[in-house]
Amino acid sequence: MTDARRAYYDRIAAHGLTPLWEVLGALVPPAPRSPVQPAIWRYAELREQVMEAGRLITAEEAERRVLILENPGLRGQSAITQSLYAGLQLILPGEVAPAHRHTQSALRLVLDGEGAYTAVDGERTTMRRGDFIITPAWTFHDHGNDGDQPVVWLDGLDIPTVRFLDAGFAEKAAAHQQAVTRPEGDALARYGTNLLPMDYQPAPTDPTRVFVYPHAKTRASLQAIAAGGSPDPHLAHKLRYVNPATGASPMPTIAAFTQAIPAGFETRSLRATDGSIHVCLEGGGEAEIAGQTFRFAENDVFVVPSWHPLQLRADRDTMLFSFSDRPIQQALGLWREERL
Ligand code: GTQ
Repeated sequence: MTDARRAYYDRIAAHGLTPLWEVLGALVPPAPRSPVQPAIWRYAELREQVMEAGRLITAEEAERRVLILENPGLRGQSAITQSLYAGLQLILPGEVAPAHRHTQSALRLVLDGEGAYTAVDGERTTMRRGDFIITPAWTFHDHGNDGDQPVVWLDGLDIPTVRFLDAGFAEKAAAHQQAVTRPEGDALARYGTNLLPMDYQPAPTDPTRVFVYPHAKTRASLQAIAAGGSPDPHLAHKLRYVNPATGASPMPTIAAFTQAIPAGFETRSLRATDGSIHVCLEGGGEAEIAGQTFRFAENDVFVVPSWHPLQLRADRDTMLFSFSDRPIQQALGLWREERL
């Protein structure tokens, strides 16, 4: 850089100005160049770390006893991708994570243990392994454990997105635990069985009132489809979770998917602009992410950054859960996918 230019940059800096031409290539890249790194968290290693947190702090004191999965390319930012947050939450027998609500949307994927519940807007749902549970923005939620085992689940939230927009609000409920006002299964019966209440007219972006997608039902669907053979070359057998009243994603900022890959199957390479977080619920195999190979087993979590080609290989019949910010990108006309 010439001295004249350097001196000029210094002078204009005093006016709150900086030259575009020095940063244009980075600001308007020919293709996404994510600082997010491909990474895996192996549950066999995570479990003991999470259990140690259980000896150091109560759920009550922590409010939420969670270890955040921080992307190695985003340390210090509490983010697993640029837009999404993920963490492992532990609740021990007899504990309560007190009721609160916030403008961030949350999902839970139950990984380990039985006997805990999440309550959303006055209804509890028992958490069973593989269940996909949502707490839409601004709904009161608390978690508890009436059983005799530690329960661990993966939290996925749009925390970095809401932070980016400076739109975060939160409040604690007056009572620690919500009063139960509806029997367990009420929301599923009203909104989740191809039926809807007579006067229910959701707006297109309203989150679903179905706040639990039981693993047993999802698994049965995938198995029925897989039994029919002919897996898609790029996706094997992959379905998206939806708001059954609208066909849109369960919550406006986060899409979630379930995928079955038959033993021995290898998907063709695919890349998309939505970075995604994957959890192995059954089986195991390899994820090749932009040339890097990660072996995964049950309960392992791996992240695929935006526009990084992904190939999946299954050693055994494998079932993956995944989530991403796809609905945000689609609403803005930004989402792209390339099947290689
Ligand atoms: O369960 O409400 O992992 O508010 C982070 C923030 C979980 C929750 C997290 C939260 C929660």
